Amino acid sequence: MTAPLALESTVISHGLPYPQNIAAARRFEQIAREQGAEPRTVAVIGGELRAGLSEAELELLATSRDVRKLSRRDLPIAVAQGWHGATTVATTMWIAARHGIRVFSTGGIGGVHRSVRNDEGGMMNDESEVRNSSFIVPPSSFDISADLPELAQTPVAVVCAGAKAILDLPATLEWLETWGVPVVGYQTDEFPAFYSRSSGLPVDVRVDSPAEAAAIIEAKRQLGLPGGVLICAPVPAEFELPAAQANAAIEQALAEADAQGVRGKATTPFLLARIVELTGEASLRANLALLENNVRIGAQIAAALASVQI
Ligand code: PSU
Ligand code: MN
Repeated sequence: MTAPLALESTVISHGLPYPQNIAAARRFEQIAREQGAEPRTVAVIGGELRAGLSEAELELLATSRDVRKLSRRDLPIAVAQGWHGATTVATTMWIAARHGIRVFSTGGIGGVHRSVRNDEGGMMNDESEVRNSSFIVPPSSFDISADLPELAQTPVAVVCAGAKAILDLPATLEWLETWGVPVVGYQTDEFPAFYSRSSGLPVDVRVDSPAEAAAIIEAKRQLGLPGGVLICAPVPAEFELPAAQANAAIEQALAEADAQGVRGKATTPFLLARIVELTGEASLRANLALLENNVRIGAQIAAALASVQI
């Protein structure tokens, strides 16, 4: 039996423009097959949790405006109301685990938002507004992605290009340490920052082969430790965005989100969309290149996991 590899659908419905998104979704499935894995794209179709989609269902995700972003708390609502939904990293992990799938390839994970530390600018840090407010203004946005607690409790290895610097990357890594999620660098010593290959932050261990990654995943299972493993592969060098360009777009997007009062589940999609608008073709090419890279590596790890012995 070929090893299953979960693929996410948020990137198809909300992460990439049409028609690049449907072409990419097909290419990801093709790459997984070439590497000896069985692609299982995860989504919610008409209220049904699915791991493996038909061509028509991939098209629906790529073209319909009627596809929502579903995080963990949205799942029971989506099922009860028969929604179509694209799954985030958290929900893709959860549905993959229910289907017995142990490896999942994605682009970037969610994490601790910078606004959790509320120590710079912004409405919530303005003391006069706090004094004049008729309600208690929170000292922080408390915005931590549901992807992190999912990594702490659901046994799926997630292959990603790290996390975008829209997030507080040191705090995200602290969170993962506290909750026992191993952070593995795939052919890198540093936690990658999505568009950038380096963040200056170390990973727990570097591996250089699918077999080494598979051994860590299997050891965690055998020890009975709950949760997943984060496997981080940097964007291929020729597609990396210059740091100055990426950082300028990130800072501008964050400032706009703050000025417009964007909150809650709208925050990440707003920031991602603005960064794509501000950086144009270069970020689209980087995004596609790192996704294909992660699918290739995830498929190789899934195949290695099928025969790993430790
Ligand atoms: N970060 C990215 N690309 C993405 C996402 C985050 O660089 O596509 C998406 C993923 O689906 C991730 C979700 O699981 O956003 C996190 O959203 P939130 O911060 O609302 O938890
Ligand atoms: Mn959030």
